[in-house]
Amino acid sequence: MTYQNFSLKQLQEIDAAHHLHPFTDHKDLRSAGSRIVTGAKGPYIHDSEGNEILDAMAGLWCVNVGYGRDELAEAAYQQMKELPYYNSFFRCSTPTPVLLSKRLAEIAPAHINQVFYGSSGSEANDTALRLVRHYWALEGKPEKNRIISRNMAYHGSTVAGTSLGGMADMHAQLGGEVPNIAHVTMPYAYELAEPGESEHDFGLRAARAVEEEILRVGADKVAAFIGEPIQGAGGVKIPPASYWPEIQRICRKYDVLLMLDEVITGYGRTGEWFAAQSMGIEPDTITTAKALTSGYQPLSALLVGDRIASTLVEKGGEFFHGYTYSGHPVACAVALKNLEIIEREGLIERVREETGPYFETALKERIAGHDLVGEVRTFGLLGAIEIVRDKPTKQRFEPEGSAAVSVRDHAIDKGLMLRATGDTMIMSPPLIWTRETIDMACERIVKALDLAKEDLAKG
Ligand code: PXG
Repeated sequence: MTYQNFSLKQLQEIDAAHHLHPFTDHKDLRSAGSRIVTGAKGPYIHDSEGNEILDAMAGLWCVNVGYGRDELAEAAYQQMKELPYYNSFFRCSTPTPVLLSKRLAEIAPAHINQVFYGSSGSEANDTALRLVRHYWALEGKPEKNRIISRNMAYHGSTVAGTSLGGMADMHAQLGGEVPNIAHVTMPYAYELAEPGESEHDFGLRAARAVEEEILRVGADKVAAFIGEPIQGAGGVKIPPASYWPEIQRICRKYDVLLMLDEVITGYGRTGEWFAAQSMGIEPDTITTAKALTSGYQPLSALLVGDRIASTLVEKGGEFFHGYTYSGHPVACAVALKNLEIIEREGLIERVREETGPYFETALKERIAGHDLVGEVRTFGLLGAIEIVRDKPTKQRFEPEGSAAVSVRDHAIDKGLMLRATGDTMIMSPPLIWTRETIDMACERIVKALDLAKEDLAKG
């Protein structure tokens, strides 16, 4: 690639002239100019101005093994030379999706043994939606087709992903959602628990909103409940420990399938291969993408439990669904190598036993006391910092989101890529982070908070 022949300014101009970015105010971007990231190594990204930035977001929640892994490049190169592409339609297969499916069945919860591939989390959720509805139709209950989701859920940006998700701004631009999807309250104790209500009780109450919706429309109409174990893009909202067991109980009681979206939590982030295992959830489907390849190739895998899979196989008939790149041989080769690295380097145990607990203590001891911080919370290597004007009342700064953007911009200036969503700072670092990297991140966060506080005081 010969981009080195272009100056930063030229690249920004060309970007502005021709490139429409995702989730972007294009007018804004054209005046500000984009940050051009040109390389990355280990936990750092490098931009075209020569800055080295510690990446607390693992790209976009995906680069779990860190950047610059020659082995992954090698796996892609070898596979491209041998067989760059062949489809898995019409009774064809290629070796790497076959072997990856076996590996995924090994690491998934015991009752999950089948895989359907796509190239993105959105596609995988599209598959999941169609599959659970197809399942109930095969079972002779086509009217059992409603899905219950939550406010602020993020399940992707295709029409099905947006409809499953609970983002009001996204719905507003859709011009018509996929029918029969309802959204109920989310398990976000910091803002939604009543004064004096314990986390435990709040978790049960939030789960019972699902039961109320089932009772409202009738269990014979409800196909499934879908949820992220921890709502990621919605602000790393970690539910109380009472929430998921209650959801599981409700789904079993009313024979409602449980769809877990582990696009962010999958592949080690929570200290197990899947959050289902960390939290003791037994889902019927698990949506995965992102860290399946650590972002080195686009690939998603919908993991399908035995209940759905056996009906699909035994009842037969074509499932009219699939993508050109379902089971892409190169992406699957990279995924196989990526899973091998995660296992060989013990990254999951490290998150569970060392860096996860250290991350929690570091945020609690060094960040939670800051004047701007209402709460910190972590689970494995996921973290959230609530930015507030007033700690006891949890009052936020105006306009909404502005304080968090100020913290984020100062953090990036100080060499830490943090993300702001609403008034919450969120973190999802690569699993290769060490105690030293966590210390470095905390120092930079404190500096960013101090600078943001000064700015906010000026008004
Ligand atoms: N489910 C979840 C839980 C996700 O986080 C998707 C599905 C969709 O995956 P694809 O690969 O189609 O993007 C996601 C994606 C953000 C942000 O701003 C988060 C995602 C994507 C883009 C931005 O935090 N998550």
